[in-house]
Amino acid sequence: MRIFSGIQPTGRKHLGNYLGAIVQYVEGQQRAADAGDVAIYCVVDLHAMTVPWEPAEMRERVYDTAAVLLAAGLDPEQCIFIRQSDMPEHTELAWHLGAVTSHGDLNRMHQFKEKSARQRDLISADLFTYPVLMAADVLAYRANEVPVGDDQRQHVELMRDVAQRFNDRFGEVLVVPELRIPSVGARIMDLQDPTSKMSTTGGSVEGTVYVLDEPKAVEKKFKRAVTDSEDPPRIVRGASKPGVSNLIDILSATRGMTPDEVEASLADARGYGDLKVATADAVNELLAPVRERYTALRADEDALEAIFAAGAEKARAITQPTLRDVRAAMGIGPRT
Ligand code: AQP
Repeated sequence: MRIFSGIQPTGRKHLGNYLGAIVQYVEGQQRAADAGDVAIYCVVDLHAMTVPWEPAEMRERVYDTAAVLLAAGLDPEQCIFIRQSDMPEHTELAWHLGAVTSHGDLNRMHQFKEKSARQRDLISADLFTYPVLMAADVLAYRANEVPVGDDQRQHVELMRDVAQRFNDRFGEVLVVPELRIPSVGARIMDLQDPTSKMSTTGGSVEGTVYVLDEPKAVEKKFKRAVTDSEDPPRIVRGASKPGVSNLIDILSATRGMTPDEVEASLADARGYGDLKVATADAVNELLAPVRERYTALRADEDALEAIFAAGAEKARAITQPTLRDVRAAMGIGPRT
């Protein structure tokens, strides 16, 4: 059971990233080790170049993201923790996979449509081929499982098709990975617009809870969260109640309860205020220790670089044999 997942060093990590992905990463490293294998987690700085970025800030954002992941509980002794740009095998494999990826499939990707619609200047080729590099990230490790939030479902499905097409054409070289989406927390919504996902590039600051927000800011954001005007207020999930459903999901994912248990626990609540306070308290309890560890980890950039260097060395022991097999199967490079 080998696990791979990547996370972008864009902006500040938010509660959606945390509950949809990071919680799964921490759980996955133990599960992979128990199965005698390993989980690989990658800060995908090359993917962050698919939308406008500031070169002077990129490295800083990579360190920020690395420190958040380590503070959340990633253990570089137990998992393999890498930076994407340290791994030329990923970009080489992306080129090879491009040969079995159709332009039409890439054109159908929701993320490409949404992000290209938001670009004011250049819509880069890298934004278009983002899913091919993501496929290469995972397939280079012959990973079995890809833990992601619901927004990445389409990219993982494309990755599976690409791996299958490669194997059909060149022989059984790649592993077709499985998607792993958490049962609650897979799609955390913006607190101000609960019909849109909480997002780094698309949402509002007021509707986005950042992992590093101070407790007071977290309380304020939940207090102002959009709910509904049902009278009397009902703390239940439902298609017509996206704001309340989102708060129930957050509380449920944060406390490790089912949404039904959350609804039952708030059956006597006087109104949405109680739900908001309970959710803010749970989120603060979850994130306070992360914030504390983050400060110490972020301060030591040399230590973060050393973790990436050690991770890349372990990673290459997996990716280089895959690339050798891929080149041989495709008839690329010298005779082996
Ligand atoms: N709202 C969300 N709910 C649950 N999971 C989410 N993820 C992202 N948003 C939510 C999951 O977080 C992981 C890392 O995502 P990323 O690498 O795309 O990082 P990001 O750029 O910080 O995430 P955003 O907010 O999704 O950025 P945008 O939309 O601006 O590109 C992934 O597993 C993702 O599913």
